[in-house]
Amino acid sequence: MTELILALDVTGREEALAIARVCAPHLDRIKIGYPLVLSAGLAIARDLAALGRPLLADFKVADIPNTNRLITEAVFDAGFGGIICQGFPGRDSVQACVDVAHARGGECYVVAEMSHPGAPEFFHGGVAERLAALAVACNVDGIIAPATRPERVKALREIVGKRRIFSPGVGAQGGDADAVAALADGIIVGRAIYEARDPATAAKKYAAVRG
Ligand code: O7M
Repeated sequence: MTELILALDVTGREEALAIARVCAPHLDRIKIGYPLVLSAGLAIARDLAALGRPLLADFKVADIPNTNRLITEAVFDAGFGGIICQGFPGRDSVQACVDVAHARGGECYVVAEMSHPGAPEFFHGGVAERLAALAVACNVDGIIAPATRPERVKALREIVGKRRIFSPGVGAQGGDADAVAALADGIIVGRAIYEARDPATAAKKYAAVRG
């Protein structure tokens, strides 16, 4: 089964809660990050987690191991069920996030390759493959790989095996839900759901990937 993950990047607390509430029946997870947390406050995490869907903290954590550890502890204290970090700071930094996440019964995901047009400036020439291998070596729960480049999801699958691949870039960035759903364990959809006139109907449409 492919999961549907809502990227809830709205910037108002009430709007976020209203959208999450009506979309929740169609979702497997909700992902929030700086846009919502910096505008609505960290306490929004508990309110969203109460909807019963695992909540992913997309802070793309990228610091030294001690700072990564402190950030990850704060994330799990706030009620999140998973955290997303960057791999490029190196193995010890990623391991710090994984260790805290697993000690708290949560999950950790590493960005292997990004979805936007500028991503290949650095994510090329084997870099994403190395990040994916590092993620596996750190025993992460999965990686992030671009729905805008399905062939890259396929290539990274060779490295991560059965570990999850969550794929952003469906809808607003041009990625095709069905094409990516065949390759990834979850599609991450933001604007195509939360900017729709009827977010619940949009979520239901994308939920077709859940089978
Ligand atoms: O569907 P969108 O384009 O409105 O939103 C996509 C979401 O996925 C948004 O929250 C981005 O920050 C995130 N994302 C990407 O779009 N591209 C990436 O390469 C990585 C992410 C992401 O989720 O990283 C963890």
